[in-house]
Amino acid sequence: MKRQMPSTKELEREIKDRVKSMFRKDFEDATEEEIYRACAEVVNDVVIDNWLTTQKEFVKQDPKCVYYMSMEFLIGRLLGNNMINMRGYTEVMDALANLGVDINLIEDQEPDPALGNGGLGRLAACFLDSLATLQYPAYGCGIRYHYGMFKQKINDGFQEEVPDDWLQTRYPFELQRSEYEFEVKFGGWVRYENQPDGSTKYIHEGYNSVIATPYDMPITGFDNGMVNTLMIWDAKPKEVFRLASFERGDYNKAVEDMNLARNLTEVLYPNDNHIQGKELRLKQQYFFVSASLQRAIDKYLRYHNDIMRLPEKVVFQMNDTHPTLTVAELMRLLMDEHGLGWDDAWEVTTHCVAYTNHTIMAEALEKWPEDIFKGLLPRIYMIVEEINRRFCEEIKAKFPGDDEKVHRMAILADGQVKMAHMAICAGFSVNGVAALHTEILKNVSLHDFYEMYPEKFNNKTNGITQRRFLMHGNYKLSDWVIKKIGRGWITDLSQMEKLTMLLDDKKSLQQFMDIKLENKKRLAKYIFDHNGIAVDPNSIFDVQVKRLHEYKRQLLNILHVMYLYNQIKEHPEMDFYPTTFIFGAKASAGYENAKLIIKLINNVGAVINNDKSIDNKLKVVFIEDYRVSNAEWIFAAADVSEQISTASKEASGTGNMKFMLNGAVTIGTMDGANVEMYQELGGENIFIFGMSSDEVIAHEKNHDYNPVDEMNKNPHIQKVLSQLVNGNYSIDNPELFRPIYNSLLNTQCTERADTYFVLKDFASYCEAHEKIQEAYKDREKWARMALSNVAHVGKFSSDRTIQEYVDDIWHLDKLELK
Ligand code: 9GP
Repeated sequence: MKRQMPSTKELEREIKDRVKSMFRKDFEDATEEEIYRACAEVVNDVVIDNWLTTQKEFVKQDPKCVYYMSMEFLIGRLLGNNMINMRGYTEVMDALANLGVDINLIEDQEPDPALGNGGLGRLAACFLDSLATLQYPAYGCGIRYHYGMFKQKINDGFQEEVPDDWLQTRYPFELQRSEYEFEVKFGGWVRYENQPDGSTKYIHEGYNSVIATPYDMPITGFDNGMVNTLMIWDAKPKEVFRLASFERGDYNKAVEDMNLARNLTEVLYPNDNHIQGKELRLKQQYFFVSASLQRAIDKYLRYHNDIMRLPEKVVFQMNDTHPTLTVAELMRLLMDEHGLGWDDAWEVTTHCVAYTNHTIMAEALEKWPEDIFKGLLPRIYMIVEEINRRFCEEIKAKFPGDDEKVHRMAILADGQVKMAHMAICAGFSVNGVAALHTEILKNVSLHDFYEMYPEKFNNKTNGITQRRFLMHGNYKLSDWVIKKIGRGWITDLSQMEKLTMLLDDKKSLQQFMDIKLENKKRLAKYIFDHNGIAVDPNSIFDVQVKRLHEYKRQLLNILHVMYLYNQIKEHPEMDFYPTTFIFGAKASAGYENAKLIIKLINNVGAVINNDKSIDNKLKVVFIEDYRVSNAEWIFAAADVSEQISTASKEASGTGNMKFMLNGAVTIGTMDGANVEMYQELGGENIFIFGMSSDEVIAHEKNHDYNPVDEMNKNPHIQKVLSQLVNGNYSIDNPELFRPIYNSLLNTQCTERADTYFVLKDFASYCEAHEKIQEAYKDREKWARMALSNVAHVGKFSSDRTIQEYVDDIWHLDKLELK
């Protein structure tokens, strides 16, 4: 039976009792952190009961379930999310208010589990939320990084990375499960033994090993009592000291396993859409893949005895190439541990694994040097060799005489192990994450593979969970929507369509805009408290928050701000609606250009924000440490959403959907899921600019783009670029931004100057902004556009995405819950 959250009165008492029993304190003397911990335990009590019930039903109903294999789960804070999903948020808020405490301050005490970089990890978290809400059995499988995504400090405009010690004190929403520990082996060598029956036994020797310990986190569904599990793996040494080695005086050997375990799960690699081929990362991948597969098979065999029927109960979805070792490790387990021959193991594996591609950026597709791979995973390497041998035979048979093609598609080639190739070869499904992205995969970047296996390719446009990004992040709008159209949209976002009936209702439009203003005031206060900058909530809040990457073109945005500033200075009389440009972005620690762009944004902000002569018409704010928790407030407050990647480069984007859900109007290129937003919205409710993906791809192919031409024909660009290197924004060191200047114009600096066509799209970007200015001045028209965005957001719920994965790829059984 589903357990409900207690009433407000009961909660008041329970929270006070918890404070007393946990901290031996009266409520009045407790710190905010202690109250947070008490609340977490009170909520946990309910969650755990439902978790238990769900797991019992799993055993009873024996449904097919998905293991979502992902190096990243950017789950964000769980207290608020769990309260929303258990339908107890208001009750806890009221209970705390009755006790004289603001729930926001309490929620703020929770560390923000940042076990992911950006879109890919947050998508995984939204998917888990939707799976539980739709009552599909699922396990998230990942890594319990001791240090998640770094915290960002801005010092003198520069990004500094500070370790994110989220486990400093016990995290209340995780449960160590020592009873499900497994050994994972690295290095060593493989010995063969021929068996009397003619088969060969492979014996792994001389390895180092660690014990993988899972920590389970509950993933609550919305108002249905369903609780799925996110299992994140930590490592510990098998023996703290290898005594035998130690006695022989080999101290290094003695501590090897200990160091291996300590390093494995220490830190998340802070790279987004860019892979550094570090051996430790390969170790992390094998570690969590092996442990998760062992647990999955163990669970299956507890209730079934025919391993050949594994695909009837289990599917492994590989989130990008990071968990591709799933293919070879599953083969190894099936053959070496469970006695299957190659053909049977391949039959099972290729019916259990599916692959999602999240990027076309070449530098993000993983390739491992063969020697590192072989040394670290000798048995896995043997299996990959055999997969590759058979795969190349298959290509030859299908495309006789095309040796080039075989070379291009091989898993092992040029001294590298190409993970995407293995994922496509073995996966029964290969999907992209937005319609345009999937088309580019099919026609350009994975064309060879598409020709070979057209039936595997499919599209699953990304989505986001409205429970976190509207109900929790923007409760004022959420309550208003409930008043207007009821609660159906909470689990069926397509019902937002009903809001279209309000598009001509002046009163409703006014209420809607009043809520936006309230949210802008909340953000303005946050900005003032954190940045010391006073921004006017009545100005346009134009926001770009996402990872910093050159293809996402924060540079285009800030160059346009520099241009606007020039315009306002030169034409003080010009009719300009005051605008606050808000940025938030983390750059990978070693990504120099990205870090310099952060510095540029901050320096431009420092000049503009202190220039009294422009009468507060422009403000530039860089929000430090952009993360899931502050993102919710930022989306709620945005008027304009900047989705300005070079067309063809952003696989989907999901920030674009979060803004749309919160009633911001997009300025964007025809890239990723923007294209589908445009289709849902109609051209009048979105500002599209710039080259199409076909044009970009054609320029890339023909090598016929010269940014100098763009500069020469546009005096505004000339002026802005000259200001990059004349000290305008860096008096002490005029050369500071020279690398940015060179990246745009100097072919000697990068393979191709202006790789991401910033200057090519500049003029059309400026025009689109002019249209925004015009549209915003007509407040009623703007309100209609913004509300249209909310009304047409239905498609972009992760509930829809998950249902498509279930229907087309996973074929899961729903769990029945009373
Ligand atoms: O860059 C994509 C982003 O466009 C997409 O929305 C997200 C989720 O599918 O994945 C990102 N990809 C990566 O972070 C690395 O592949």
